[in-house]
Amino acid sequence: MENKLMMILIVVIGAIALAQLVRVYELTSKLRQRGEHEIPNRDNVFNSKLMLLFMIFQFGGFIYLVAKYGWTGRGPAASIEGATTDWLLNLNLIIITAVFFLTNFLLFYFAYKYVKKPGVPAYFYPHNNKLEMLWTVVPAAVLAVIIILGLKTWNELTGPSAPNAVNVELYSKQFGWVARYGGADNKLGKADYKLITSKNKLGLVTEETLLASIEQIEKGEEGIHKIEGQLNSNNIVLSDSVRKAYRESLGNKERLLRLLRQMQATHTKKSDASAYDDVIVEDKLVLRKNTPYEFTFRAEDVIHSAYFPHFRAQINTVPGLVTRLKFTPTMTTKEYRSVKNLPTFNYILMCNKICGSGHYQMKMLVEVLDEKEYDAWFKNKQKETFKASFLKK
Ligand SMILES: [Cu+2]
Repeated sequence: MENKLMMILIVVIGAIALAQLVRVYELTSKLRQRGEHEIPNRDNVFNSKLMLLFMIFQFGGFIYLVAKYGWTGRGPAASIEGATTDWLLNLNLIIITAVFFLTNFLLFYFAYKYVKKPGVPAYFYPHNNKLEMLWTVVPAAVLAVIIILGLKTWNELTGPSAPNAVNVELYSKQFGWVARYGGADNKLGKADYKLITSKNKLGLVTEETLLASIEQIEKGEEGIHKIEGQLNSNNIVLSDSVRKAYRESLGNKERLLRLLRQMQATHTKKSDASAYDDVIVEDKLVLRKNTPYEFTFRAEDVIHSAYFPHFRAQINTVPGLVTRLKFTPTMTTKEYRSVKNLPTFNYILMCNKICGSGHYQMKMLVEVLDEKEYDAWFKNKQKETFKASFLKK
């Protein structure tokens, strides 16, 4: 706090000092009976040299930072799609860097070379059609290449995933992630927010969860029966406002009940089967190397963003909307650790949208195993199907 105050003071005093210096310079010019626009040759030459010096510092700083932190400072991409993204990004960076060096060299070197010389009038060069063509056509062609390659890559990355892709759902809420695997049949069971209860946190739709939710809404602690009982009781005197609130709540609950009954009427054994074998994992997302994944995302409360920095993948998760992305991990956690020479490294899934007070801790560990290790892990996990865990409780 004190440091910040000091910094602000220094900046303010510095600005005042600078203003005073300019004022002194103006006054001395007046004393010497020289107009402010008349710059002595010595000053011009000094400024032209400063231009050259600035260019050297600028280029030197750029080269130093790239040498110190690497080309982009992000480490290798750990997925097929990530490598494609990096390729496109690198192409853009190479073009931008080349243009940066060329234009900045011309800007500062010409300012030095063509400094005003006493007695030499400026060369009058108003127009050149060839030059105009050149600096219109060349950037347009380069931009066209960038845009066409960008669109092509974008279509590849956002297109449908491979038919054998593994289906995983990531459910986001303030403040954490829950993963759901499609299970033995690799099919994710249907889910509906109306069925979310303390037992059925992801709102999976099955015969049992429908029954449980209907029962809760009819006979539960704040259920329809309870409210009707309060409204019709002869022993309790309710004020008009309380009576109105009860009626409203009753109306909402009855509407919800009708919707649940409709869902129940169209529910099939087949959709039960796809939900029963789903595996819900809360501690970490485990992935299989060289296996294509199709991720779908839901959000419970507000907009979050699923960000896998090492796989170069990110998508918003939106309440009421299912979003998706795909990628194929190419390096196990162990392999990435040895490449980075960092034994404590872990892949991570982060929330990349400021979603509330606990946003900073909204993350999930991601572990990529090789094929054998993963199959062993999944075989074990498959014992904890949704059916087993829901019916157990
Ligand atoms: Cu979030």
